[in-house]
This record gives sequence, C-alpha cells and structure tokens, in this order.
Amino acid sequence: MNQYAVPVVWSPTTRDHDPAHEIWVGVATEGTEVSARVDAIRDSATAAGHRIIEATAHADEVLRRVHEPELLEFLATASDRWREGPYAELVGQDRVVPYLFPTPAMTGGLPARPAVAVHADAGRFAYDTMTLVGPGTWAAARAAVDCALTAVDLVSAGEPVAYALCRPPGHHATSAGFGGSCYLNNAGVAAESLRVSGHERVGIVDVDAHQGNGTAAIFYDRDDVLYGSVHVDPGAGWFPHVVGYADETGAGAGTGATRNLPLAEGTDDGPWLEAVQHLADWVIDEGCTALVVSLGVDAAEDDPESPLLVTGGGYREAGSILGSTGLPAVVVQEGGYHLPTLGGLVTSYLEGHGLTRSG
Ligand code: SP5
Ligand code: ZN
Repeated sequence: MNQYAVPVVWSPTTRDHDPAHEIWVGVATEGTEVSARVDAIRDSATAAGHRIIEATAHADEVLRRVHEPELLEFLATASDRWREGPYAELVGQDRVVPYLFPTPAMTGGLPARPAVAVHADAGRFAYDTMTLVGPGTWAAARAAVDCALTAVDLVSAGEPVAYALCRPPGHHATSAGFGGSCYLNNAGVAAESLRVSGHERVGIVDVDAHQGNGTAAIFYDRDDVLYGSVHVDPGAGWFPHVVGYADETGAGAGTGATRNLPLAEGTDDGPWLEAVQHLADWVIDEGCTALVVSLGVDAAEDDPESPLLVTGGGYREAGSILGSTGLPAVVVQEGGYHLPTLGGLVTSYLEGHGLTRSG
C-alpha cells in the first residue's frame, strides 16, 4: 500500500484568534486552545509529505443553514462592541466575557430582551466562561469554516480524503450558542455542505475526547446527517457534563441517528478502537455516502484536557478503520492541546486514513 499525500487545508487567519485566558472555576487560567496548535500541526503535516493548501473564501450560504443569524451577528460584532464600551477603563482588558446568563433561572419565564451592554448580552450566546471573544476571534473562526468548506470542495472534486486544519475548533458550538473553545461548528458546516452537494446521507464520526454537544444538537432531529461520538463519560464529571449519554439517540425524524459511546476515565486503545470500529460500521450500515471525521486528538494519553489514554498507534489505527469505510471523507480538526505531540498525533491519524488508499 502506498502512503497517500493528504491535502491539508489551512488558513493563516486562523492564527488571529488569541483566547488569552479561560475563566475556569473563577480563575483566569492560561488558554489551552492557542494559535501555536496550527503551526505544530502544519509543520508535522509538511514533514510527513502531505500537500499544504490554503483555504479559499466561501460565501455564508451553508454557514447560515447551520447557525442562527443572531449568533453570527454577535460573534462578528462583539469585540467591536467591547472596544467601544467603557471596558478599557472599567476592567482594562479587551476580551468579551459574559457576566450573566439569561437562562430561565434568571427570567423565570418572563420575556427577555437582548441586553444593551455587551458583557450582559454575551450570556445570550456564550454558555461558559472559558470561551472568550477577542479582536481576531471572528476572522479566525470564519477562516476555519473556509478551511472546512475548501476540504469539502476537494473531496467533491474527487479527492478520497481531505483534512481541514480548523482552528478554533467547532464541535461544541450549537446553532445559536458558543462554548468549549468553539465558536462556529466547522464539522457541521462540512456535513451540511456535503448534503447540499448531493450526498443524501452523511455520517459524522467524532473521536475527540469530549462529546460534540454542538454537532449532536444541530442534527439531533434529522435523519440525513448521522452523529456518532466516542468520548469520556460526561457522567464521570467531564465536559460537556450535561449531555453525551448513551441513551441520547436522536428525536423525531432523527430517532436512531445519534449514537453516543461514553468511555470510563483511563480507557486506552483497545476499547476506544472498538468504539471507533462500531461507529464506522454504523455509518456504512445506515447507508451514508460521505463521512465527516471530527478529529480531536485530546483523547491521547499525554493530553492535559482528558483522562483517556489513546496512543499515537491508536490514532493511526482509527484512521485506518475510518479510511477502510471507503467513504469520501472530510477530516476536521477539533481539540488536542499537548503541543509537543499534537502534530504527530494528527499525522498518525492521516497516515492510517491514507494508507488504505493507493496514491
Ligand atoms: C474542542 C475541545 O476539545 N474543547 C474542550 C472543551 C473542554 N474544556 C474543558 C476545560 C476544563 C478546564 N480545563 C482547565 C484549563 C486551564 N486553562
Ligand atoms: Zn475535546
């Protein structure tokens, strides 16, 4: 078998998002989803002989099928609203941080108006305090969407697999909300674009350490896009905490089209790969004709953000399993935070996915 040189789609603009901090349990901690991730992955992909391609600009059409216009408007304007507000003298920092969340706990069912002050309005869209909006956030998140859409174009043109170096990641972003270091749902946009381009049924397999609550929610009541995820058990106290349980299997027309495979803390390659194989078989059995892989490499043993113990060889095998589906595949970057090993984990996956092809 030959090693296939996978097209790796990136954009320099994805570096423009600098989270600066994550407000975590009341403390401003160092951001983990940093722009150096892009360079680590791109450098490894270059060294491994993959084809580095710059993303091209795409219209908002597919993005607007996935996200509500209010969220897009907020993300595009929030940093300017903060800059124009009194925050420089008030708090002396330029990141948009929500200060309240207008959930039913606050409104008690009363009709809620959009808040005028941006630090209050942010809670209409942000669902955590870790995911800050800075001056370059919108441009970077939008460029990540362009990476995903360019990868779809390549697959539509006949590439068996294309990898989108999306950053910031996307699978925690819902139709109308952002959180979990995610702003726009790159994998959801890729799946929707594959649908628009003629695939009747698209499967999303999410191997990030965390369940992709955003992607799951976007497609929960649809039967034309399947969502399957293997992740650390939210019931053991891990993000996204409130969803991602095995009994969430879809609703309405989408009944049966969602599959969550939670794993215990400390799970290593064997059971993790069994779950990946299960999801690969599932999307084939259900008649999907295209695949989106949400490739988080934070399930790796040395990643600081999850307790799973997957090895580089495990990621190579996951690539082989998903490549063996034979489905045209768009691989979208999600999480993965250990800079010294991040790039190697991604290229291990791509090696496995590409090895099943002759190049
Ligand atoms: C895309 C992705 O992998 N998002 C991860 C979201 C889960 N983050 C949970 C963060 C928990 C606190 N981590 C401490 C970080 C200290 N800066
Ligand atoms: Zn993750």
